[in-house]
Amino acid sequence: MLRASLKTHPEPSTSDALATIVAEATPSGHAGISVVRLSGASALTIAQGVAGRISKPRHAYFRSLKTASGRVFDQGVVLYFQAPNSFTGEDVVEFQGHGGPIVVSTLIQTCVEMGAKMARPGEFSERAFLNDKMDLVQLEGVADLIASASEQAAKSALGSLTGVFSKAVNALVTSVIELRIYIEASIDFPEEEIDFLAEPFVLERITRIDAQLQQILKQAEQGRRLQAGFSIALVGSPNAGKSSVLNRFSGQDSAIVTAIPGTTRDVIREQLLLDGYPIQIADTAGIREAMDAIEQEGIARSRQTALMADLCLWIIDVTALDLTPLNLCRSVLEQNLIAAQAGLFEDDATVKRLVVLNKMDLLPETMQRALSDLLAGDSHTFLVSAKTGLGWDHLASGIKQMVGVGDDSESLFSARTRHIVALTEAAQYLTQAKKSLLAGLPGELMAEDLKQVQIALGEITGQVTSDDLLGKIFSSFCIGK
Ligand SMILES: Nc1nc2c(ncn2[C@@H]2O[C@H](COP(=O)(O)OP(=O)(O)OP(=O)(O)O)[C@@H](O)[C@H]2O)c(=O)[nH]1
Ligand SMILES: [Mg+2]
Repeated sequence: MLRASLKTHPEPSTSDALATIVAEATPSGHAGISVVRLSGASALTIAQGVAGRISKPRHAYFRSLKTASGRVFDQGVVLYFQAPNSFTGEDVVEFQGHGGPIVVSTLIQTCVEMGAKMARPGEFSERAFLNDKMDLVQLEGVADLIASASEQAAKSALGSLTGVFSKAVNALVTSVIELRIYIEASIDFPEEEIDFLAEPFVLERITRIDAQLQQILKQAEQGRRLQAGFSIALVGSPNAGKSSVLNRFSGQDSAIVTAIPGTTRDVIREQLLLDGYPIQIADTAGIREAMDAIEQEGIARSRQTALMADLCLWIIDVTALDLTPLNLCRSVLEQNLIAAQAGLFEDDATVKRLVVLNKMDLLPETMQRALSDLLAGDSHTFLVSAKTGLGWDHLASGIKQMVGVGDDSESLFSARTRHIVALTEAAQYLTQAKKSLLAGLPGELMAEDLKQVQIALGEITGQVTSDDLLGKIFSSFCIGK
């Protein structure tokens, strides 16, 4: 009864109703081998037209491949996967022919002449979804695995592909359904409703579901960051060493470094891996009263970049601070930072930020040691030298902790913005349900909120989807997938 009240994805159409589709599964170009994939009710008939009699599933047939007029254009291996035991759940045939563009286009053209249709982007995956071979999260995991830019990203994508994310979401949906059943039952017996809802386990359940939801949300955010990477903006006063920090991260002279304040004008972006995590790092113009229109524009861009970044590194020339062995203490350091901040961060106080005290190599050794001691255990302030690399490992792990991909937090699965949006929405409805319960409001309100939680969660795996959403997701995949 609960399920019937939800909008579910369209019923899988029978294979016969769908055209047989064809596309190259490997990248186009010149290669030793290319894979062309056929899927649909006529896949076997078409394949037999090209390669002769094929009967045994999962058997490698070495065959000459012929056009509709009988001209041999290639030799290759033909594999038949019988429905439902294939990627799409339909009859699938894979041709492993030679990887030349002419050979591949002749093969595809021949299949089309024999009744196949060119596949749309993501159409193979869409059919796998409609035939319940994989849910949406798993299919997105396939796409993420292919697109992974780092080993960690690939690992987390595999987690999604093998169902780690789906399982976590499905477990949550089951708990929500159980609670809904209980509450809906209480509505059916109005005279006992109050007692039903006052049972302590109702609140316990909601609290437990909330904790699980928050945990999944945190993991999903981490998974998304791993996949999409995270952005860091280097900001600070002129000459603080921002460009030197960029160069130290990228391991090359990406930005011009000079002793002249106001060297950098444009935003300079670099893509790199920080201990295996993809990051985009942006060097910006030093912020001060602009000397001319060019610098003014550069500074406006610095502020914009800082606002858009996942994390800002506020680079400070440590020798410019009023710190001496005699006055060195927390409060003096804080006062110095407050003074240095004037004019730098005005409306971007909400931006996540780490303080980087640069040029430590210029401090006397005793001062270096004293300042390091003062900062021991501080996860927001770092003492480094972009010139010598002192303090760099410590800064790198501070950055990872700050963006939620710290050493101890291996990501379990990959995730996308739409998953985060759905989880956040589910969390909001759950909070609302909890409030209704605590306020002693009628059970109907809570039941409705829980239904919305279930719908939001169902959108993640595709249990509840609109055609619109499906179209959007699959069209972002490439052809042949
Ligand atoms: N000794 C020492 N010098 C540094 C360090 N980092 C930067 N410098 C020097 O400081 C000066 C300014 O460095 P940049 O990296 O250009 O500074 P910036 O913040 O990008 O400056 P603008 O682009 O003008 O805003 C250069 O002479 C660098 O060689 C450091 O860690 N140690
Ligand atoms: Mg610079």
